Amino acid sequence: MVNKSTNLEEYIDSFIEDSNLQEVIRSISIACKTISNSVRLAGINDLLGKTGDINVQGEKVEKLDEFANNTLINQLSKSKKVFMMGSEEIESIILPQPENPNGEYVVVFDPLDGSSNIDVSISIGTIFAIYKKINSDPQDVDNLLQKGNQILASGYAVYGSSTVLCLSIINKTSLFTLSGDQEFFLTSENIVHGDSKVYSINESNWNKFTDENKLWVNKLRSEEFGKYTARYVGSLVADFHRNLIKGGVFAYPADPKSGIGRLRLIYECNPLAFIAKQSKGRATDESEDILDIKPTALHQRVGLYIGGEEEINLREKLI
Ligand code: P6P
Repeated sequence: MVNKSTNLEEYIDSFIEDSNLQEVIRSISIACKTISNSVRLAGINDLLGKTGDINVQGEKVEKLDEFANNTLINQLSKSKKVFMMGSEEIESIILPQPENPNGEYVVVFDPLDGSSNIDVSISIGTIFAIYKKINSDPQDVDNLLQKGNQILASGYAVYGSSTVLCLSIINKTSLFTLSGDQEFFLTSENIVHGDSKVYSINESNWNKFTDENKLWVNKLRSEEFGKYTARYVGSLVADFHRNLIKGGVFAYPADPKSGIGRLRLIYECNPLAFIAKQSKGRATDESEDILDIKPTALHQRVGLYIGGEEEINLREKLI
């Protein structure tokens, strides 16, 4: 049982030695509180709907996407510990304002994942990962193109029936629930990936699946493997969070013709793959572990298979 009177502040103070890293995590948690409150009141505060802009992904920008993005950039800038940022919403390098050449940390994030679910009150979330910078060149995008196995800490906030912050650092993944008084309290510690039999796939893409992936899913569905059931929210962060706690595997295969995936390596797949690995799960693309992939572009997309080690290993035997 966790001591539920432990709040995030006390947790990071007791568990993270580097006060600068503490401050980065603290600033992310403040941003997630602000985003959570805005998500919950979006319908009242005219934050639903679209801005009319198109982002670097070619997607119509939701008002809450823009709000979440600006909130994270502002909070991370205010921390005075961040050298550079990368966001799903922005074409390339984001520098804190004012610039912070002495900042040690690089933070990449998807400010609001699952935007298509915003207007219908289905769970969405913020995903982040923190790295040490590799140099002090404010124009060197290599600071953002680090492998996932270089991550110092990663996590997400899921804005669902409750707001839960997941933080994974130094071999431990813990969950914090946002209280009515706007404080994150420790509610689960040292999470180990659950083992329930769930697969999470957009089956409308079935006809584009490779024969190996079809065989893999049919095995999961079979009596032999325990007749897995299907769950799919359409928000990666919500599907991942459910599988992390209860068990299961999520898959969004790359297009077999182009080899291009839908999900973004740097600020969606890597942060969650880091959490999965720290919780005795796994994450691969079509052929290699996600965390070992050397990114070549900030908005690079990959196939993603993430969840219980058993399910990922089973697929690996079939491909
Ligand atoms: P599809 C949301 O837009 C997102 O990026 C992920 O959060 C989610 O897993 C995926 O796209 C859903 O994609 O094609 O099933 O709608």
